[in-house]
Amino acid sequence: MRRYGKHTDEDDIRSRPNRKGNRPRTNIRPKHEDAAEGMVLTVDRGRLTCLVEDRVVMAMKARELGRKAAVVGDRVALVGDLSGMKDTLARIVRIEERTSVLRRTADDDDPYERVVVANADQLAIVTALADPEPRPRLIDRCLVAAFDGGLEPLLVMTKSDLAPPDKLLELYGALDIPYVVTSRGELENGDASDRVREHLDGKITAFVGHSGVGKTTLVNALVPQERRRLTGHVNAVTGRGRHTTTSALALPLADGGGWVVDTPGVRSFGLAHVDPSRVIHAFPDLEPGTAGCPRACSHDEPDCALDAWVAEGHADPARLYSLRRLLATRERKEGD
Ligand SMILES: Nc1nc2c(ncn2[C@@H]2O[C@H](COP(=O)(O)OP(=O)(O)OP(=O)(O)O)[C@@H](O)[C@H]2O)c(=O)[nH]1
Ligand SMILES: [Mg+2]
Ligand SMILES: [Zn+2]
Repeated sequence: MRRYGKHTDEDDIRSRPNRKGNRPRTNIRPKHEDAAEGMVLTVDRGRLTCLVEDRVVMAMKARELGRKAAVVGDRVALVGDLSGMKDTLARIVRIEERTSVLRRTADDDDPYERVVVANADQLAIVTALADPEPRPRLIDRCLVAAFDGGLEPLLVMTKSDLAPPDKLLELYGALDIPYVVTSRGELENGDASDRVREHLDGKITAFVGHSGVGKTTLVNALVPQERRRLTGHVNAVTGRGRHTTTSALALPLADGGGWVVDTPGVRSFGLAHVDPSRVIHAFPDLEPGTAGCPRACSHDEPDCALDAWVAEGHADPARLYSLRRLLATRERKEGD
C-alpha cells in the first residue's frame, strides 16, 4: 500500500477496510495522480491548446475547476485522452500555482481585469520607432504592469530602418532597463533575432505593444517553424490586408529553453488593478528623488520633492511629466 506515500503501520491500519466496510477515501477525493503536466499555448473560446511532452493536446476545463480560468502560460494537469490525435479532447483538472501574473484592464475604470499571461518572467515592451509612432505613455503603463506583476521589463524598439531611436533612448536609455533596437534588414539577416535572443534564454517572455509594431514578425523570426507546427495557426487578415494577432500564443524556443508569448496589439493598457502608490516603482530614475517627499506623498502635489530633484538635473523633466500624467489618469479615472 503506497497510496499514502511513506509506508507506516498507521497507514496500513487506515487503508484497510474496517468492519463496517468503509472504503479508503480515494474515491471521495480523486487526486488525479495519473494526470500529465502540460503548458497552455493558446485559448480559443473554452478550448485550450496545451503542450504535453511534445504533443499538442486540445483540452477543456474540468467542471471541478469552477470559475477559475486557465490562461496562456499556465502549467496545468490534464487527464483523459492525451494522445493529441484529431478530434480528441482532454480535461484540465488542475491549474498549478502561478509564479507571476500579467494583468490588464481595458480602461483604468474598467472593473473587469484580464490576465494576459501567467508565469511570464519577462515583459518585452515592443515599440516601433515609426509606423506607428512611439507612445511613451503606453510604454510607461506597460512598465507599471511589469513591475506590479513581478516581470522583468525589456524594451524592444523596432523599425529603426524607418526612424532613429535617439529620442526614445534619451527617455528610456537612462533607466536601468535592458533594451534592443531592431530593423527590417536585421530581421532578414537574422541579427535582430540573435540580439533579442540574448535576453530570452531560459525565460518566459511575453511580447506586448500597440498593434502593428512588429511583435509577431519578431516572434516568428525567433521561432520560425513553431507557430505552424504546434497550432496550424494563421492570423486573421484585416480589412487592410494586414495579419493581426487575435489571441495570445506561447511558443517554445529551441535549445536554451524559454518561451516567447505573442499577444494581440493593445490600444491602451488599463491599470485599474494597480495601487497608485506602486506606480513610482516603474520610474526607477525618479524613485530615489522621493526620499525627500512628505509621508504618503502622491508625487502629484505641491510638497512633492520630485520637482526640486528634477530641477537639479537628476532626471529628465519629461519623465516626471509622464509619471504625473499617469498618476492623474489613474486617480481621476480619465480616459487615456
Ligand atoms: N519597416 C519595418 N517594418 C516592419 C518591421 N518589423 C515589422 N514590420 C512590419 O510591420 C507590420 C506589422 O507587423 P506585425 O508583426 O504584424 O505587428 P504586430 O505587433 O504583431 O501587430 P498586431 O498583431 O496587430 O498587434 C508588418 O507589415 C511587418 O512587416 C521593421 O523592423 N521594419
Ligand atoms: Mg501580431
Ligand atoms: Zn512626492
